[in-house]
Amino acid sequence: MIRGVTASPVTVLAGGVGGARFLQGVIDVVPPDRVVVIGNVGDDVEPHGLHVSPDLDTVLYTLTGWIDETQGWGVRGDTDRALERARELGADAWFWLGDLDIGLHLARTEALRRGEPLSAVTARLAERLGLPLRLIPATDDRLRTMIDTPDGEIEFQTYYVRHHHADRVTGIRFDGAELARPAPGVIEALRDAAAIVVAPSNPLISIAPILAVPDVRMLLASRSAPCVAVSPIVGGRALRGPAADMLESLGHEASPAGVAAIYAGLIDVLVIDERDADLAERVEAHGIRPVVADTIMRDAASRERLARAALDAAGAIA
Ligand code: FO1
Repeated sequence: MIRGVTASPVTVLAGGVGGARFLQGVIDVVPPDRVVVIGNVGDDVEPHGLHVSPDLDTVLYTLTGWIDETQGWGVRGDTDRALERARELGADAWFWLGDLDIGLHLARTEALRRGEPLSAVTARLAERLGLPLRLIPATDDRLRTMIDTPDGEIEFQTYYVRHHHADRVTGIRFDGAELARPAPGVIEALRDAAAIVVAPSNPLISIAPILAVPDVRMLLASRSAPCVAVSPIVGGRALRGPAADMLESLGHEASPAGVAAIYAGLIDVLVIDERDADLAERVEAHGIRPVVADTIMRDAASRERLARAALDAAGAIA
């Protein structure tokens, strides 16, 4: 049994904003000490030598109440005096970092430089900030999402933030993935899970980097627990971010049927939105049971309802 987990865990694969908001609903439905989150590190970045893990931090800040709700990332009410000063002194500061957020990156970077693995640093930051669930990076090894564009390959945050995800995406590669091993706790979280849930995160850039760790994919494919995913595509559009354009430019369909095709063989159930109910049969054609629900997370009540629908479909709640 995993330390601190009182019963078989509910294991959630999650990216950034959508994943974090979904998790708020999950912990309204199951006790947080039963929840283990496997987080994406593919969009980690090192601006000014600081190690930033945006997706891990979005989960951390969202579930500890520090999140800037409006933008979905960063610290509520944060100032940017450090970054402003850096700019005045000639730094190329295109990645916005708030002052309080920088404090977290200083602590993380210092620990990593001492040789501590990312999973251990993340556990300590989570404990200090009072995160109620267990958050584990998919891997402690270096794994970076690289985006292929007509002008060449660029790092994920260069594509996403610096270029405002305006480039046409012609390919995605997870640098380092072949040799990446699951971080401590990841294997147990998948092997011993009562249920596995794939959060409504971008399948290509939030979930795929987690699945790119060979042992994670292998464990998911051979799991005994039911696995349920929630479609982040509703009515042909992503609720947030470039998922729909990205799916299309890479030859997938920007619909729950396209999401089902990507997850085929890995999940048992796909929760799709009411307005996509007519696509249920096409989801089923991939050997995946469709469950129709209201998937729009407007507020705490709708987040809880969606989490309940997913966990119910996974048989994780009575
Ligand atoms: N997103 C932006 O659009 N612009 C930024 O300058 C930016 C800075 C940033 C700093 C820390 C952090 O944890 C997240 C940050 N994000 C920023 C969000 C983040 O880059 C993306 O939302 C995710 O990587 C996509 O999942």
